[in-house]
Amino acid sequence: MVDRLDPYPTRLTEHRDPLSRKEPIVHARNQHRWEGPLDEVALSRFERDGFLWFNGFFSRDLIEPFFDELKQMANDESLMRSDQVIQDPNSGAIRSVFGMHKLSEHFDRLTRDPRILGMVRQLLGSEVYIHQSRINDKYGFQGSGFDWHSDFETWHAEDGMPRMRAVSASLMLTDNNEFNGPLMLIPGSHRQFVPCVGETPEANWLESLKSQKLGVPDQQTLATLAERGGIQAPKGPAGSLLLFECNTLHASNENMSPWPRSNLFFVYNSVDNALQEPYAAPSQRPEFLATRSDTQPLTMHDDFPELAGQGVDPLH
Ligand code: 6CS
Ligand code: FE
Repeated sequence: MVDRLDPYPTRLTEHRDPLSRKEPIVHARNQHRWEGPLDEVALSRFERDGFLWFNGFFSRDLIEPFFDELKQMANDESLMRSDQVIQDPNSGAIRSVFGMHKLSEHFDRLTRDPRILGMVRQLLGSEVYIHQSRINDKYGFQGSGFDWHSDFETWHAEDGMPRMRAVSASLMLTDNNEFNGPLMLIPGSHRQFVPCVGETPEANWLESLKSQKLGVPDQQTLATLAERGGIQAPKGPAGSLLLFECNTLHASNENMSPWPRSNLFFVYNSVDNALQEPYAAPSQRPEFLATRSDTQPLTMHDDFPELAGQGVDPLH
């Protein structure tokens, strides 16, 4: 924690009203705005809502092996005991596995898929690297939910991410439906930064990744933002893709259905937004949560010829 001018103060001792966002939402400037796969309709929708949904972006056939690989990982006892695997607070089942792209070459290549990388570079207006990757798993009947939060709030406070210049790509490894705890988002919430109350203790992540208490906006502010923007929960088949801006408020319910919900997340950060010291936490978090060492720009990988011709038209 260092004393410096903080554009986004949070983890405070008392309530503070939301602040307006200081960075653009689409970072590519001038004619560079249109240098990429996203057209003006998609770009303006991302600016308005803070996310884009691509129903059935990848085929089921392409996605299934990734889900199978995850199931294989569950048999690796030493991995399961490591800090980067987070257990569900209620059932003890796997809740999250962090550092997926470091654990598997197959996942690493997927982070560099040209279709995803092309859109992310266009939105961030620069080269990018992986800040964090993870799978969030909710088993049938037992996966617990995630309370409302902005990822940026945590990454700023606990990882020293200076600016809102990161995007999450979430790939559905299973179908997401209204019963298995799909992600809910508040459209438009990315335009405000909501300072949160509560000082960050040492190693907060040991607790927060099971059940987040700090960095959850107050209910009055959540209600106002949801009144204004509503709540959306994109649903679709395995292979669907959600791109969401790092400050968009989101949450998800517990999985009360028999069907698993498994979503893969790659967080892309601009190379011009490298981490500093945490703004509101006593020390840095582990590398598998917040990359500091491997921030070289990602290079495209084209190993999925079966995808050729699949479009990038966002639905709704
Ligand atoms: O602590 C983090 O970095 C994260 N926690 C949550 C609940 N969402 C995003 C991110 O993985
Ligand atoms: Fe999150």
